[in-house]
Amino acid sequence: MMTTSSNHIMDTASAAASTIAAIATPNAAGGIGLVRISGTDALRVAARVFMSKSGVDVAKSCGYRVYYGHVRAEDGAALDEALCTVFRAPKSYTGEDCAEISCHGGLYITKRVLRAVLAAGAKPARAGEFTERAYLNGRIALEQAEAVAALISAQGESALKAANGVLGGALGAKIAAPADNIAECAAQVAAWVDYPDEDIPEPNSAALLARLLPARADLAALLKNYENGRVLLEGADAVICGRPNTGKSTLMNLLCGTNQAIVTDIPGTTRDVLEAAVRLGEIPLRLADTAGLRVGGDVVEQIGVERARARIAAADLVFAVLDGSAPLTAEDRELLEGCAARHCVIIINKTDLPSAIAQDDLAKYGKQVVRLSAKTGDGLGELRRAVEDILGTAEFDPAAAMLINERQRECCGRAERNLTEAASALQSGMTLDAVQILLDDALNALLELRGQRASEAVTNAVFSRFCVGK
Ligand SMILES: Nc1nc2c(ncn2[C@@H]2O[C@H](COP(=O)(O)OP(=O)(O)O)[C@@H](O)[C@H]2O)c(=O)[nH]1
Ligand SMILES: [Mg+2]
Repeated sequence: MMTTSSNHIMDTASAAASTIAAIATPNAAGGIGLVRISGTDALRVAARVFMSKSGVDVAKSCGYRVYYGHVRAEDGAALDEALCTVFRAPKSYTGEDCAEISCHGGLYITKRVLRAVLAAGAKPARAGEFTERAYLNGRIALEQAEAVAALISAQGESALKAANGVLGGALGAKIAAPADNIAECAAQVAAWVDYPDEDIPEPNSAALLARLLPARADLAALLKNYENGRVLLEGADAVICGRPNTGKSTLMNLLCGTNQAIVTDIPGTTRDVLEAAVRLGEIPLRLADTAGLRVGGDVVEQIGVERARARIAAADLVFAVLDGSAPLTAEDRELLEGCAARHCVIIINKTDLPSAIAQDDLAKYGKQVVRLSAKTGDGLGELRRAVEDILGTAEFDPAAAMLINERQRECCGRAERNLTEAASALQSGMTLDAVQILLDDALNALLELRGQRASEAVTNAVFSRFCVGK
């Protein structure tokens, strides 16, 4: 791919083939519609459709210039008033010559301008092709390209901060130090293993470990922060459960801020699973209110109980609700025992009534216990803190460099695993050729993360998730 502006000697046919265009604004009516053109022939394509009022030929313009003028259709008819912004390679988003035509944001007019641009020699861009070119031209690393997609789809403050951090190069910088250390060790080991006849000293295990263990710790910290932050980016599945009449639906309504769920003092009121998207502090929860767990009831209620059990089994977080105004029952104990291995908050509800449950009765379950009144909202802050604690978001540092998707986590995890194995191989005195393979794999995983050694299949998968025009 060409990255210079020396386009005057290019063969016209191949230059035209490598110039792409797309509408970069959403497929909806708006104030402005933007048609983006990039490639070696971008400015000549723009000049064929855009006439500046001042008479300047945009094909001859220098970069960072904006012109006012008109867009013409293929037959010369005037289409729209527009602005044309000119970028010269390599100082553009893609690293190539670029022109952006900003016309009126009508659905039809924007498409009509694009058609004129395509008739003038550009070809339609694939989804993500502009960002892919930025990556292929070395403007950004692969994880930064992914940050562009994450920025576009960010729905909250934490997601925005994380994406911006990665786009700004924070993740790349964080990975550079461990990658350098692994590369240095790999080089020392390879030299000794691959050139036995040379007079190369055997690498010293302690010296290698002094580099590899901190590198592994850096990667482990990245993985931990991803686990802690992922809930903030993606949310968690939470389920409210307990025996009938403990106040589950009242709690659901409190967390939703509306009267979604029917509340009565008749046991068995909630039968189906009721769902709502809520936020507890900064944490997005996909919350489900379920039928009270009990044996008996009619056929419909029993199906509800089965559904409740399935939902409890699949949830990331369980709110086990007890009626604090009544002593614990066998059903309560059965539920709490079933939650032993789960992320679970035990909620003692109805604290506005005299208490019949002592906190000591619950100590043996080893879970966080929160006392609240779903009726008055008292204790909601404690519930939020308990959830932040259990899901680890309290420890999440949005300012720290962060992995922002599963592909990045997988690469980082692979590097960390290989380093762990390499370290234990060194500690147990295994031969260095085994260590060499592990270090190579660790390094490759980090290079793959940054797109420095990613297969075409990987990069295709990354860019296919983009929208056209980006
Ligand atoms: N005093 C008091 N009553 C509550 C509280 N939460 C729920 N209730 C009452 O308990 C009964 C059952 O509530 P509901 O939310 O339908 O319980 P569910 O069967 O677990 O969904 C209703 O009469 C509620 O008004 C609370 O915090 N304090
Ligand atoms: Mg209910």
